[in-house]
Amino acid sequence: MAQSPPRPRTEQFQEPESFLTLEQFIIDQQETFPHSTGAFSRLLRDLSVAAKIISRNIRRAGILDVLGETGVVNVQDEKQKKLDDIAHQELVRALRRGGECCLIGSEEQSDTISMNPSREDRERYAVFFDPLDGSSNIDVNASVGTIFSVYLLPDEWDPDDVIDVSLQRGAEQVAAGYVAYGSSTMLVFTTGNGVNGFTLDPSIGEFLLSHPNLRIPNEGTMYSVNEADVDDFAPELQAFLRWIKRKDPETKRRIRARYIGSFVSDFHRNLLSGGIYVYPVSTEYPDGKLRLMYEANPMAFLVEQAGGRATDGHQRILDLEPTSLHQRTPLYIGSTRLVEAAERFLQGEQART
Ligand code: P6P
Repeated sequence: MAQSPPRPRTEQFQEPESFLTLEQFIIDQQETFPHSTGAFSRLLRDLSVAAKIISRNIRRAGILDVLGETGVVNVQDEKQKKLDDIAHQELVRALRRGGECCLIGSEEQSDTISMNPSREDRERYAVFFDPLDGSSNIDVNASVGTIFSVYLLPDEWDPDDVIDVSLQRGAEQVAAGYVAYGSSTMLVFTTGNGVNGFTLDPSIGEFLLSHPNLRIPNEGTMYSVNEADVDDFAPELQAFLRWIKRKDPETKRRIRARYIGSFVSDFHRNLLSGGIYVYPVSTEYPDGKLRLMYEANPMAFLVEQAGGRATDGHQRILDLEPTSLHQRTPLYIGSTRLVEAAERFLQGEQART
């Protein structure tokens, strides 16, 4: 039988003009943004500009002299990668140039950074970020990410405050998101009205709405934890991990283990496919490893907006009262059914199958 002619390329792939750009989306959604004076929209635009520049640097890392370490040990007592510092600088530069942000908290800087103090007359935003999460993956071409969290600063905020009043509970965030530098570069964020994903089309330099109204499946298909540390885990958590690996009585299949070494990448896959990410307390990290202000809180806001759940094993992440910029927390985050099962085990109950 004669082969039908191949479908023209335009039918195989939707052309960029058939997608909504990030800028068009922000304009359409602006009336739903907090204090929609345009300042918040411009702040989101500033973050997307930094994301494009960081993505470009990552995509050319092997060619540019940006692999390897800076020789600096950062405030986390971790060897800083060159791209950690580059990503940090690009975010600071974009937010300072944009003029909407008055305070920055970065994983790469021990103290917060005040900027644009002359904005007394309009909303003042604080942005907390992990500029490059999972950067140990960079030198081996594995995926990494950027995580950001946005707050409206309280009126009483004063850059010279001895006690930093900018540390608010995660429930007070006005926006949160991440950039996943994977097989494609995706920006996923929420402003409290659901979660939307945008894919960068490098051919036009635009983030295009590719994943509208993301919802995390209630049932998980994967679990992410570094089981090298399992002997350090609490017996209740060990019992949960044995439970999660049981064979399903009907399908005879087990949930799959996936652990990339980059929270953003594991979170993004679990958001789309369903699953749980766990970083508990351990001997090396008695308070957990993930940082509350710029890793756990933003992802907790996102996962709840997508119908999931995030706790420290006992308390909702978004309700935790922050006491310091770099404080850590245990983290159980993902599909509601799996996070609730983990909580039941940690509280000494047996999980209901
Ligand atoms: P470990 C990266 O440093 C990070 O904060 C997360 O992105 C990642 O999931 C985790 O640490 C990996 O830590 O101890 O398993 O190597």
